[in-house]
Amino acid sequence: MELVYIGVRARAETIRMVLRHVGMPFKDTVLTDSEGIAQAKLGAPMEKFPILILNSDAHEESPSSGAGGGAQVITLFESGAIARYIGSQTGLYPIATQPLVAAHTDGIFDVAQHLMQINTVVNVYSGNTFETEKSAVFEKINAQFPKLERIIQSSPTGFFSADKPLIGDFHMFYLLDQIILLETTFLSRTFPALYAFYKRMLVSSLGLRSYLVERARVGTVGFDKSFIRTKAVEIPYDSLIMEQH
Ligand SMILES: N[C@@H](CCC(=O)N[C@@H](CS)C(=O)NCC(=O)O)C(=O)O
Repeated sequence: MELVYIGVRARAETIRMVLRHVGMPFKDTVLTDSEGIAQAKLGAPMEKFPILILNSDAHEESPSSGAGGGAQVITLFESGAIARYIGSQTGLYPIATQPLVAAHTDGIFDVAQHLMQINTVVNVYSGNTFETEKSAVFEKINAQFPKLERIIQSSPTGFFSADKPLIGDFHMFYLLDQIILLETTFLSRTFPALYAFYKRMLVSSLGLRSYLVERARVGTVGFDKSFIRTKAVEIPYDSLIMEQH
């Protein structure tokens, strides 16, 4: 199984976190130059990334289109669809057995997905555009998060949809991680229940923790003048875990 994406965390990161959490081996292909991107687009049904390339012999049925040219390989596209597919195979999106739970975690996933404009703020913009776009995304966060804070506060398990993290929890974790990268204390000051959820995710998933310390560091991912390249400081995951204990 191969995940193909450009050299940012962004729309592949939740998928990587979920794969590491469930311990599913995968090849993490990062496209670093325009030639590599152009070449990879030939195998990307929508000419966008991420894509997930799977061998069809592992599957009973193949989609009729977007199968990468025949029976051998299936290429999945759209980050949400890829996350849901992996979740459906690993109990993190229990669509076959618990469709209501699956729909709930899908809702949480989509709330985070609708705030993915944060990715360009972190990975692309600099100067005045960075400041303007950052304000715009924080305006949306301030509108949405009081509701998410209430949802997580009323959860008896501390996760959004079940007694364990599902795909929506991982996507929400990714969004919160980007927010903390941009504004270190915003979450802990303003939305303490969501901050506690963020730390709970760190404590509860060994795969997630090992991925976070091994992944490409701040300063080496993102576009040249972007925030994550030039200004961001790595989040101190170890001390956050200590705080939680
Ligand atoms: N809605 C799609 C967005 C895909 C997308 O826009 N991918 C961008 C990177 S985030 C891309 O492939 N850019 C490279 C290009 O267009 O050349 C998803 O969530 O997968």
